[in-house]
Amino acid sequence: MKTTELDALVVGAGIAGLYQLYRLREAGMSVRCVDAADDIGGTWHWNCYPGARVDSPSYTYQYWFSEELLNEWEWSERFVGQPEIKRYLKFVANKFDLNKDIQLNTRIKSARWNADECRWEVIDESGSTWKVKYFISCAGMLSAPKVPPFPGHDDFKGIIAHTARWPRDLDLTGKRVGVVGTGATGIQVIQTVASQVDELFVFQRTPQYAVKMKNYPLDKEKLDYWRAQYPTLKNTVHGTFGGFEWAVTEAGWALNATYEERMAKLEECWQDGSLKMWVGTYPEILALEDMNKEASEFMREKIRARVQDPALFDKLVPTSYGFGTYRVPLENGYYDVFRRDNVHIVDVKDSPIERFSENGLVVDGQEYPLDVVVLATGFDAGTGALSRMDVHGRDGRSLTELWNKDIRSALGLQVHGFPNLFTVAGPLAPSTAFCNMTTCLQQQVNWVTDAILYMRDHNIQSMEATAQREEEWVQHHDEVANMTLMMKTTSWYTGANIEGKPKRLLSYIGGVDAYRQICDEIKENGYPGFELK
Ligand code: NA7
Repeated sequence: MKTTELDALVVGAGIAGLYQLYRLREAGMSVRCVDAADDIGGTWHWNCYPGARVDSPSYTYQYWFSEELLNEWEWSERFVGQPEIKRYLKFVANKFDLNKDIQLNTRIKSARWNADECRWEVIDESGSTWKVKYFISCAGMLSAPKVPPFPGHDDFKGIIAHTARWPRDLDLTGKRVGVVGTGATGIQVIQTVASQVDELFVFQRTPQYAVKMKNYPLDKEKLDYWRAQYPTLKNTVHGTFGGFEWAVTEAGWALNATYEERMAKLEECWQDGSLKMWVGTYPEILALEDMNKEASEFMREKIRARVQDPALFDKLVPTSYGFGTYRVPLENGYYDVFRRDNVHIVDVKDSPIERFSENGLVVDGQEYPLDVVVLATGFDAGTGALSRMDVHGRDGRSLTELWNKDIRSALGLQVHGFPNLFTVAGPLAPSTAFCNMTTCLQQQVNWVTDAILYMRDHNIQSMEATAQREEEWVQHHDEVANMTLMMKTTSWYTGANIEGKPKRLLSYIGGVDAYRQICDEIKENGYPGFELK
């Protein structure tokens, strides 16, 4: 079997992986990027389900490294659909000639640190080996699909489609469709397919506080406006809490405002029709019960106005958790579809889905006949992608075993015991949950690249977070997490959606700006807390 020797192997050809490949190659390193998929795009390749759309404004959801690229690419809408983002990523890969160093259809099976040679030995499923100095995971925070545990998958005679493994030729027109899950993904599917299908059954366990998305075409005037902002915007996004164009502190502190002022602020953010409603209002909403109750009630009123029918409202509005403590979805017609005669909600909170039958799903003894079951059931977030790769570090220690006991990392970028393994958007870094993903990914790729170049320039063979650095980060991360209400809600944020997964907030919630400062300081001081040998 073939062995390829390189400076670096990057796993994942999504937003992070493409940029990581670009940065290291620009620095003159030998690097290859591999991806299990048959095309590039990562998240935006796999999640090609009907209605897949980004929740970040397109003009902030892009690469900042090339002025030429910024001038050339034209976003068509404020919130663009999956096909357009994938087209953008392919455009970037072509423009910067990245494809020649990308190997598709390549799933990594295992990776083992060879201390004598100071190299990672990485084996893919075809049996080929990669011997590399730096092993960089850009495998994604939300890329390992979660398939729900109810039995009978093989009994079902229809089609089962997880949204992150969507069959490209699946046509739902005129079919009886069941959607399991009403997270950000389920909502996008439901609002998109309701008018195409014959019957739509929505199997809902937890309702959501969804914010009405304000989407619009970016005509020349709007695009020119944003293009004129790009030179400042590319810095602004790194200096805000959520990595967007607006800052949470702009709103001021809720406790210093009157009730009327707070309501006016919430209304202003609601009118923006974006995630500003979530991470752009008052920080206390995510930390203080009273403030959270106020915002939750504000949201319920907004949904009440949309839904109108009180019986439907009772089903569609959350009461068991506070606004913002679960990922806030944006919706575009979601609440309206439940007025259609062909759309039915099945409450599976108290009576969980029992099983698949030959013809559909069974809940509380009743069979719901279906042609297609859509699993919008989420992901084994944060740790899932790497845990499934069988990574062994110093002295043979297993990353999967470690994270099965306790999810730890240093800044989400390295793990003690795993030299020269870098994890972009690893657990305990800011990522999808609380930040505009392109912002955090680019910042983390830049940090990893700078660390690798520092090693090269100082003739350093290996870099590893010390146990103390890791422990300090975990403690700081937990301290910030415990100041918020996030830990009180059962969701993928804390790993609660995966049975047996250790509980810890999976993304850093101290803010993109604060995190960046910490990372910069470490770099500027020659990487204290990282053993350099
Ligand atoms: P999420 O947010 O994890 O949502 C998954 C949904 O699936 C959620 O409503 C779950 O209910 C539901 N679910 C999971 N298992 C079951 C079973 N067994 N029975 C019924 N319902 C179930 O995933 P998404 O893909 O929507 O979003 C992930 C991220 O992608 C999102 O945050 C964005 O950042 C993009 P539950 O809430 O657990 O009661």
